[in-house]
Amino acid sequence: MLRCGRFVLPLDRPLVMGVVNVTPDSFSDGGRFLNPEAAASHARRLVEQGADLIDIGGESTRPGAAPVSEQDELERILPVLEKLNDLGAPVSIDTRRPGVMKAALAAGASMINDVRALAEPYAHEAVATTGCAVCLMHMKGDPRTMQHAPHYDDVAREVKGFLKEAVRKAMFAGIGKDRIVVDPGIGFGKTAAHNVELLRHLPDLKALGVPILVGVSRKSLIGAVTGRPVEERLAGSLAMALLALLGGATILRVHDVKETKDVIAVWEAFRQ
Ligand code: 9MG
Repeated sequence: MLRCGRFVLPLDRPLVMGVVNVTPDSFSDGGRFLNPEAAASHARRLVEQGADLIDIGGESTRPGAAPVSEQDELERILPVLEKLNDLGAPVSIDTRRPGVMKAALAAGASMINDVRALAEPYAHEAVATTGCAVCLMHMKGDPRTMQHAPHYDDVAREVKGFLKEAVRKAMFAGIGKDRIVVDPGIGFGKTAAHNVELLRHLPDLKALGVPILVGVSRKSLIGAVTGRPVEERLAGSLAMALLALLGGATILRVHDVKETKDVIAVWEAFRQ
């Protein structure tokens, strides 16, 4: 099980994390949910479709994205969080900033999804003193420059080594293993070939002893493989989600919850 604030999530079946971006510039849904009411209704719709948790982001992490101020990030996410206190499912906040983590957790968030794996000073403290879950993701560089010719000698070994160290640091800071999730960071400072290699080696991450989260939904990797623009990547995303499940993913971060639930149903029938 994953301890996630006031929630406890079972891990004997795959979980779906529905994405709600409260940003003007996210690659897929940028600008659609800037209004808090629209964002909250979308979150509710995703839960109705079967999302086990919702991930809300106020700063785009797409390749090339420029950072926003902490104030702007807070002004985007806090009004949405306030509207979701009765959601009945955990809300995760996608942020790298300890100040945003603290404010979001105080406002009812149950999980922190940090694409920088708690690298900012005081990020561990912001998470450790609460009962929230945390996703530690691998990223090489930062969103503005990460896709400028990323290089690895052995991407699978390097990402696993990074995540192993991130888990060690988090536990050293007092975050229990039952609150930690790891993520290879598909698309974050990786070429399409690196991403495919990471998916192939996903089973290696099981040795870390914590749940694995994977996000491939509508990403440029799907575009590179299928040649499709972002609005036509559903089939490719679902096929890759199935491969992630085969590799041992426990949480799928997706835009298309209803369709992903069908993939999981097929996977569960096969697995049993
Ligand atoms: C915020 N965000 C965008 N893509 C992501 C991914 O693949 N994993 C996680 N944890 N967060 C992501």
